[in-house]
Amino acid sequence: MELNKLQSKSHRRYNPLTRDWILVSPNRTDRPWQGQTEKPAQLSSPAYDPGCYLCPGNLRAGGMRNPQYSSAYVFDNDFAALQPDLPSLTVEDGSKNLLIANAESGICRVLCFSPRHDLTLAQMALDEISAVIDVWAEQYRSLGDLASINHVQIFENRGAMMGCSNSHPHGQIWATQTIPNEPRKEQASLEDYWREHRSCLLCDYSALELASGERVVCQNDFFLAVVPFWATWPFETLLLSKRHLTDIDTLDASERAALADILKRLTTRYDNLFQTSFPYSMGFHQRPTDVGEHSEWHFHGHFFPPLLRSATVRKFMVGFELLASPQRDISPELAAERLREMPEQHYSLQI
Ligand code: H2U
Ligand code: ZN
Repeated sequence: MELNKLQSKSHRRYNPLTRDWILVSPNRTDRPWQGQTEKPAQLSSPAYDPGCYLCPGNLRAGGMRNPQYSSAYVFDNDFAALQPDLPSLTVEDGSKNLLIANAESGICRVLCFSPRHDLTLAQMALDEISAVIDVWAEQYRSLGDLASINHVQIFENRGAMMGCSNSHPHGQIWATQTIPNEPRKEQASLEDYWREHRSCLLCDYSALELASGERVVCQNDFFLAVVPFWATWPFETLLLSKRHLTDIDTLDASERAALADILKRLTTRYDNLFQTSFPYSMGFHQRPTDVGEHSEWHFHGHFFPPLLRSATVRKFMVGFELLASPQRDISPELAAERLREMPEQHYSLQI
């Protein structure tokens, strides 16, 4: 593929998962910046914070007390965005379907990754990350088994810049009655591709990335992290399982260990890029838990980090992005190269 022809020119790229286009303007990164800067995130927090509502033994904002947990710990969100088992209720305005609303039931949980207040995935030991993966898999299975739950979204918001409310390492799980927008778009693309080509979109895409190597950040025997060809956020990455499998619960023991390994290596590279605790929203996309077998699904993770050129200068999705199409400056190939150059030892441990 002769991508070089386009490398310094504005162009647009197709995202086959969402079927959206993204505008790439690699010529723009040198423009002067007099906009917002933000205070770099503080790395020095205590191992236990008596004021933290997620630390072991502490009182939560909702009035419940956390047990003295010693590994990954999951609880029902005290301020859940969804209520379980609502009766079905539909409101419509008549034949033109302009105003439609349905009751949506679901379950929201919070998962503390570690009893330690001061750690992040990048700084946790591999067996501690594996314990988080086991809870993700167990939650996906048990919530997905419920008749009223058809999709389980596992995610993490990291850093105040991403709206994360607490620096204690934690993620969330929202299980819903319907399939939300983003996985629904991917569902349609994966299904159509499967029907048309008799193969998996993400298996075929992984093969292309492994062959070219130019967008690969890191990999191990079972997982591959790439800056996708269609990345929207400056240092967005896509985490792909090398084996075609539909969900996190299908990972065997060595694949779970490999997922822990790649999560640690990727988040360490992120932190090292601007020597900061790198903010992002990440999450996994996998087989919806409705009645279908969904063999077209390919388990994967997305990392959407907002930082562009330093610990304080972020990409805003405003103006053209909000009103027209997402746009990026630095090319996905250059972003991958920068992440690839990073060491895999966390900067806080480097002398
Ligand atoms: P973030 O992952 O965006 O920081 O959100 C933390 C979640 O934790 C948020 O959904 C919940 C909030 O409702 N929470 C509790 O369930 N109990 C508490 O005591 C405080 C926060
Ligand atoms: Zn804490």
